[in-house]
Parts: sequence; structure tokens; C-alpha cells
Amino acid sequence: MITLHGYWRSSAAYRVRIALNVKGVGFSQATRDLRRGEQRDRAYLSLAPQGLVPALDADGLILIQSSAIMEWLEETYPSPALLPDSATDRAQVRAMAALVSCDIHPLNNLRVLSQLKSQFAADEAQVQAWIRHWVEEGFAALETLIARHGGAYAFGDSLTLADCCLVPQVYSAERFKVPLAPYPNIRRVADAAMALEPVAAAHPSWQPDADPPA
Ligand SMILES: N[C@@H](CCC(=O)N[C@@H](CS)C(=O)NCC(=O)O)C(=O)O
Repeated sequence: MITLHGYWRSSAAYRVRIALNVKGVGFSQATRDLRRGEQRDRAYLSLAPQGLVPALDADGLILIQSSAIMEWLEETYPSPALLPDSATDRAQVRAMAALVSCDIHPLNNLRVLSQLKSQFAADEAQVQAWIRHWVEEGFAALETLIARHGGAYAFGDSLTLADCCLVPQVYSAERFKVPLAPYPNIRRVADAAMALEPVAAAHPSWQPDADPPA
């Protein structure tokens, strides 16, 4: 039995939900409400010592870090594949995924934004400018990479780990009102991915712990 410890709005958990759904792996969800600090509860820290979501419990095997979890899913449930066949293409996909998961997302994570406010007295406008800066810098590079390698999706014509990372980052950019008009390739491939049923089902608003629509 697989349980995903996550939170509806967490983009790292959203990545893993996409990978699970695409591979048709059944799972239940345990919510750790980040607004209430539940990711730092003692019981959860015993599973995930960083106090971050997601964590995956697969019959008692506890995995953390969304990229490691997705790679484990890829190896454990190889079909449909989320990585291409050749080593070179896999490296390109992993680079696109890492651009999002290592170089954009962590800078805009809750604990980083909280630190900007608490330690450096950043106000809301400054925090918004910070978020926008890192999304725009990363998306500009990703736009070039998708123009170079993309097809129907971020890399070629099959959904890959790059899309699993990109779709949640686009959701987050929209949530923070970062304009996406300068990135037509990102918009196009993210829309194509989101139109797929398993990807659509992973959207935050469809999760059991989501806030009701305003
Ligand atoms: N590199 C980690 C990042 C995990 C992460 O930052 N999760 C966020 C939600 S997207 C979190 O738990 N934030 C809680 C906090 O900042 O206190 C991964 O990919 O799993």
C-alpha cells in the first residue's frame, strides 16, 4: 500500500501525484497542512527529518525528496516511462526537471519566504518581487530549452519527468501572479500536459485536503 504524505498546494507533492497517476499506481494521501506547521510535527519528522513534504510510504519503505521518489517510481513501475530511452536524452530531461526543482522552487519555498520576512523584515511587495525574479530567471532558460528539445511536451512528444516538474511550477507561478506571456513554449507544453487526465487529476484543487473554491 502506498501513502503520499503531502499537501494539496505543495508543488513537490504535486510532481509526485502526477508521476503516480501517469503510472497508474494507486495511493492514498495523508495531509500535512503547511499553514499549520504540521510538516514539523514530531511524528512526521520521524518519517521525514527535514520536515518537508512529500514523503512516500510504500509498504513501510519511506522515501523523501520528490526527484528521488519519482526516479524510484520510474524504476519500480517502468511503464509508461517518464524518461526517454537514450542516456543523452535522459540527461536533458533530468536537467530540465532539476532547473525547476533545484533552481526555481527552493528559492520560493515557504521556509525561505518566511525567513525573508522574519530575519530580513521583507514586506509583502519585496517577497513578491523575490518570487517573480527567480521564476522569471528560471523560466527564461527553460523556455529556450523547450524551444530546443520540446515537442508536444517539454521534451519530445512523450510526457517526462520534466513535465512532472514544470506543471506544478506553472501552477505556482500563476498563483503568485507571475506573467507567463513571455514564455509561449512553457505555456503550450504545460497546457498540453494538463489536458491529460492523469495530470489533470493531480491538480491541487482536486485533492481531498484542498480548500473549497472561494
Ligand atoms: N527538495 C524537496 C523540496 C520539498 C519542499 O520544499 N516541500 C515544501 C512544499 S512544496 C515544504 O514542505 N515546505 C514546508 C516549509 O517550507 O516549511 C523535494 O523535492 O521534495
